[in-house]
Amino acid sequence: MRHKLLLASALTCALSSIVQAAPLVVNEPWIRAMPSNSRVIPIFFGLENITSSERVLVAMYSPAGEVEIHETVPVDGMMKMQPIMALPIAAGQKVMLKPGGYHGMMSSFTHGVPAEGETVAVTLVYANGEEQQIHVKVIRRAKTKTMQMPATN
Ligand SMILES: [Cu+2]
Repeated sequence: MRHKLLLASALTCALSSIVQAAPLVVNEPWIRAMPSNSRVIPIFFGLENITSSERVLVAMYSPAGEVEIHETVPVDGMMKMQPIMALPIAAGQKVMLKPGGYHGMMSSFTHGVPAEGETVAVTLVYANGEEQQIHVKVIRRAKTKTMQMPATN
């Protein structure tokens, strides 16, 4: 019985040390301020892997709504975005989630579309079980021509 308890606590320690490992460096997170009737809003940030092993971003979640990881790809001459299940960041590398490229896409808002000036908590989930919470401010910025926001998603 005593052995089982020791084993259980050792396992718990191992699991919690994985989840609490060093997070990646998040640069300039921002959400584009969008009209209050928007179906989706984009989330942008740079993700720098300063660890010595690859990290794979596999999900994002937020109390403010559902979040998918999207990529932007050319389809018949138009830039379209689509969900991806994994975004790898090699050791020492930086991946930009930016207009016209990768981004987080929030929908199904819990309390409506986040307004300009609000800060939204978003948790990044990695394939190894690590999670990292970031705080993303909603700001107004000029649109870029490469990013097409669809009316529905
Ligand atoms: Cu998108």
